[in-house]
Amino acid sequence: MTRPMQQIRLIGAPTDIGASTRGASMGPEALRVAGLQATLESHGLRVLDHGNLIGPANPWQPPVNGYRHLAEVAAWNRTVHDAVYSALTAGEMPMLLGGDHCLAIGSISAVARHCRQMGHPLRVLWLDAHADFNTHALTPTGNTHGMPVAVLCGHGPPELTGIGGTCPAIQPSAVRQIGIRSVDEGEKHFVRQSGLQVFDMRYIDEMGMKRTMKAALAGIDENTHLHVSFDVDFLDAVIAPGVGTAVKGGPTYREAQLCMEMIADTGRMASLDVMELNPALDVRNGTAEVALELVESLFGKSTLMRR
Ligand code: EXY
Ligand code: MN
Ligand code: MN
Ligand code: MN
Repeated sequence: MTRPMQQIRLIGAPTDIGASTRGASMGPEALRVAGLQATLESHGLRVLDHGNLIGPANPWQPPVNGYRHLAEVAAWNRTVHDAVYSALTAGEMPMLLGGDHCLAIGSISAVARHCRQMGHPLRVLWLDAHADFNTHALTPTGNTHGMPVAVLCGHGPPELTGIGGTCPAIQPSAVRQIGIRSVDEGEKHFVRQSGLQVFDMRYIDEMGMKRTMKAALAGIDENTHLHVSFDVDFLDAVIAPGVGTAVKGGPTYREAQLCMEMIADTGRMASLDVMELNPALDVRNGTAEVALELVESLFGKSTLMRR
């Protein structure tokens, strides 16, 4: 790493409140055990671990009106919002360690608020097997980790859509979804209707990861705040079994590395979520280790070999 680097602030959010498979609550610790801080520091990055946020326990209840645990989901997301916003205000780069992906509501609401204040255009890269664009009316499960993109675009209950102070927090035009291969029927129509730009696995198969990332990163400039929301189930289930909703047919190890390397090349990544890691389903913490290797590339590890 040759550029002067912003301090990275690790924020653990140990909950699986938005999922129906338990275990993502152990994700932050699995990343720490894999050596997250020391590994990033070994590349010359400055990293401060702020420890774990605290929030309500998982009451393990069925959905009510299309939402499971809405009050607890809102409480966790308010806490995540405040932590991410405070990192950005301090001039640090927040890295949210999930936790399930519903927490991206709080994280990206904070990023969007920061961007409005600074006058920075925002680009969100949503790396995921899933579109996460369900609503209470469309969801087959009531799990809010299947809803964060819709909520951020203003479709959801006010206790979630209003967390960053402005609803909608973001426009669909700010989002690029990459790696998508599991979308529910009603959700699919809503994605199309909303005009989200989706680079699904069919697109990646046909165009390759290089052209996919060129298209997904097109139009960003030196003012752009690039937020990466990395759902670990983005990866093919063969290399990343330790997630609650694994889907086969995802990017290979090398495709995922290229994706991360091309993001690093922009030099614009300013905030990051690493979500859905589930150690209860993992084998010898291998998925955490793969996730960490990809995070290293997001911070430019492989550019060293090109100089
Ligand atoms: N679409 C399904 C649902 O809404 O329940 C599955 C969502 C899984 C979401 C994971 C985290 O990305
Ligand atoms: Mn997701
Ligand atoms: Mn997913
Ligand atoms: Mn910024």
